[in-house]
Amino acid sequence: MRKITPFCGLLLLAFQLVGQAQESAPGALPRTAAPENATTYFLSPANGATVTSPFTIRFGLRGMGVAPAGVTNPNTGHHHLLIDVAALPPDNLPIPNDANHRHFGLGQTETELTLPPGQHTLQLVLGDALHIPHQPPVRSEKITITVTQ
Ligand SMILES: [Cu+2]
Repeated sequence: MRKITPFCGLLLLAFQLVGQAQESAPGALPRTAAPENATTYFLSPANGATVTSPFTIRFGLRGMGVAPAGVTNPNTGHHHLLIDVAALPPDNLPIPNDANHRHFGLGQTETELTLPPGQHTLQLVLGDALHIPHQPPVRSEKITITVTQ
């Protein structure tokens, strides 16, 4: 709870900013620039891996640095893990925050995950200080893993 509160504040701020931006100029939310060659990827698990829950996911980032949410240093961002997300969220809005869109706003580069048995997809998206994907977006490939009991 203690860790979530500042993040909720940021998210609230983000949504307020979105609201203002939409009122004045629809779709004109400013995007944070990313280097063309920046990329994010899974250090583990590997695409096609079979794992048992709980398992650790390690995030890789090349060409940029990790910074907590709210930090606006150039060429930085924080990781978001999309779990079983079929369609990518819009690039010009804050990434949703729910069970399928996990934020790592403290600057974490790994997490432990428990998923029900079966096939699951995982994808990483970097977000800026306000959880909005960069321009151009910094995304990993979407990997598929199988969870066994
Ligand atoms: Cu975020």
